[in-house]
Amino acid sequence: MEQAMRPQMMGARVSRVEDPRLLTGRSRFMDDIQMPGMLEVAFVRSPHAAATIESVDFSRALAVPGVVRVLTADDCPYLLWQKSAYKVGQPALAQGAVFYVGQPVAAVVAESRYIAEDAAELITVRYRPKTPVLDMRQAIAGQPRSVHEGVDNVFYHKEYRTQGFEEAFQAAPYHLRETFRTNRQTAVTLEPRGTLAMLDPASGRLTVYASTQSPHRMREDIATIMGIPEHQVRIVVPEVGGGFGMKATTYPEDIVVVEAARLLNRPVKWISDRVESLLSDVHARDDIHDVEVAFDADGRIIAVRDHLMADGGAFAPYPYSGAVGETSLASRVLTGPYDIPHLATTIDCTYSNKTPLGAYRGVWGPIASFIQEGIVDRVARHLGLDPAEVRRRNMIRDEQFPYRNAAGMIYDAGSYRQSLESALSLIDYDGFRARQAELRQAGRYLGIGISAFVEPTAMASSEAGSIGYESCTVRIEPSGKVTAALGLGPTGQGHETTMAQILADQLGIPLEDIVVLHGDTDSAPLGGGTGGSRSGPIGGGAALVAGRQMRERLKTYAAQLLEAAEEDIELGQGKAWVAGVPDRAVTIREIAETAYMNVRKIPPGLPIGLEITARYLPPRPVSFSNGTHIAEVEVDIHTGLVRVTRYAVVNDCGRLINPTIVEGQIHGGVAQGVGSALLEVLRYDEHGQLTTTSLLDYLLPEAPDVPRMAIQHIETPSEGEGGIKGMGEGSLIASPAAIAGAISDALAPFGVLVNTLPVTPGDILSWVHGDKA
Ligand code: MCN
Ligand code: SMO
Repeated sequence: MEQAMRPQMMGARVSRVEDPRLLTGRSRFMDDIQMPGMLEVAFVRSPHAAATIESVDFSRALAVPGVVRVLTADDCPYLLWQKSAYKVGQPALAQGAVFYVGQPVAAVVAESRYIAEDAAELITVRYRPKTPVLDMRQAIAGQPRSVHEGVDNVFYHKEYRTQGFEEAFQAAPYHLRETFRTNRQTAVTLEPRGTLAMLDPASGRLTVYASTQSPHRMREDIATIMGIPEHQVRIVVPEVGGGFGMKATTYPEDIVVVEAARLLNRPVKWISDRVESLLSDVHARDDIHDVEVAFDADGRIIAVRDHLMADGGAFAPYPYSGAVGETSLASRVLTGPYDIPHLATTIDCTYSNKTPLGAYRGVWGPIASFIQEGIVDRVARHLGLDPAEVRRRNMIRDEQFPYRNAAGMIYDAGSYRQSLESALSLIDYDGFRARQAELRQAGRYLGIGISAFVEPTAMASSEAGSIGYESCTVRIEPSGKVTAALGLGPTGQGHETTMAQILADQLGIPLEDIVVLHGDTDSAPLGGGTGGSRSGPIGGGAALVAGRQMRERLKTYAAQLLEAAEEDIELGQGKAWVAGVPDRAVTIREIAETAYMNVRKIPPGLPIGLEITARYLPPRPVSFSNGTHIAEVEVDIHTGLVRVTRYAVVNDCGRLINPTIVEGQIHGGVAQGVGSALLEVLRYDEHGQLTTTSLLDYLLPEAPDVPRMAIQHIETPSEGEGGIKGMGEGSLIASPAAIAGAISDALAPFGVLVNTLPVTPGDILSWVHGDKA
């Protein structure tokens, strides 16, 4: 009955509190920050994929008026190196050799970016080029040479197989093989990377403004890499215009900017431009999978064997390699939502002379989904069965939860079958098949692609050893207003809204009275930051626990003030009252006043003040969200162009905090899926030059490319606080596979089964018209 008069904020379609400032251009991003006496940096980057550096002459640059200093490895000798995991580390500035085009070699620090860039052009670096290592399979075989002298190119190798795999595989009546390829992509955040560092003249402490997803992690990284005591470093994160995993890494440029600020004792800033972004932001998805599948006449998949290979680029980004993340997690969820008893995986991650491979939204997920759905479509095609029916036959059944997959991952309960059936009816699957046949008579090629997915979220521990819990500090101010702070690093997800929704319910205080802070390590409690779709479930869990504890404290205080038993106190609408006697009430404001200003009214032993920090670690190491995407496409066989015509999503991320925000996340992820499936690819030429260094070459989806989506929610609660599961990556996990599958379906008359992303018009023309295209 409590709060019966207040609408529950959890689950409500609350408008984002972030939006007014964003939509009116009043937000403060990295490049809006100016400091008195601030200097700016331009980097000299390697023009070679592999070379030794014979000399660096920066005398002419130093002579340019306004240039304050030029840094090379001599002045900034730091290594970004997680020694326990990798045999080599990346130097902040190249030390005697370069390993990829775009690697930072020198930094010019000047009164303005204009001066710094002009001066950078006057620096002469003499290189002796070497043969670059560019082909993933050859690199794994050690050809044409080792990227790092004396170090095996394969920096991560792992093998796994279920017991009895070979027997089961051999005994199956049907087998097929396929090689799947996902090509290099990168996040292309609207706002590029940026860092500003300054020493506080009074305390000597270092303040670093940074566009990052993980403020506390970045503080720890800088402290570890540079040997600065952690408490002398403060990270402040302004508004971030997109991270998508790419800003989950501490980069060489960050370290150089910090060192320049320390050497010069002036604020120093660097902002990436778009060319630098495409060259030096972490790349992702450069993977090859050699897959073999064994199945029976009913289309039941019995065993999958996969050799997973990833081109990790020249170095592991700090602190962890995206190549390892992509392959090791993909190998563990390769069977997706299907009950496939046997799995054998071999992983090889290699160094190459390309940009380091890091995270991009979904990391392993889009790759695993592409393969798992590609397998199901091939089995269906091979046996002449309906692809939806083959999915039904293989899908994990509700009574199997908690389900242990062939790789040993435990899936908590989900709505696997229901989400498939709901998505099929949402898109009118049967009706589509009739329309497809009819239009094909008219020479039009429509196709439908189904992508049923699992999304590991809320990882409570990770291989990188990052913090698995999240923390929330709640303070009810003496005025009764609430200030909350979390260790999250939102980059567009709307946490200021969703965390406030959770607290509003717990505290019985209107949303407008709550401010959610984040991103300043001096005020936010220690937390893991934002990534791995953890903020809703783990950050939200911390907010819930902190809110609940505060609620209890408010009741204790109210009981004292109202001279009633604590169990009789009810709370809501900004006040507390005695059950059944609404007139015997005290406002939160009055409680707060007492708690801080009039503490003698409170018996000894009760905590003074209303400030609580709670930490929350979910009960399971991972919570699996699930869902089904179905894409309908039309392929123009004359131009090779693909249009995504209809799109259906059924999503289950447990209890929803805010359906509108969740739908926004889905829209964005599907848009990125259109890019992944049809447009985006980073291409290197045979010399290791990246040829896609502008948005004219690296194609992004535009509004008309993105379909309207019909979205349905199912809520299977997690076992964690609030029943919340994560969902921030699922839409990009599922969508490339759905679109690829739809193209295969549309072009079935030509025998097409897509095995490489992205699918370009050139691919389609050559499939349809052969080499004449
Ligand atoms: N949410 C909810 N109900 C749930 C689950 C989540 O209302 N049951 C809300 C959350 O409160 C949050 C959003 O949905 O506001 C996403 O929550 P979650 O799945 O926990 O993911 P995170 O907030 O941790 O965000 C990280 C995730 C990742 S890993 C990438 S990559 C990505 C993504 O979010 N990067 C993004 N979405 C992005 N969206 C934007 N605009 N920008 C990015 O850089
Ligand atoms: S790639 Mo998201 O930051 O886990």
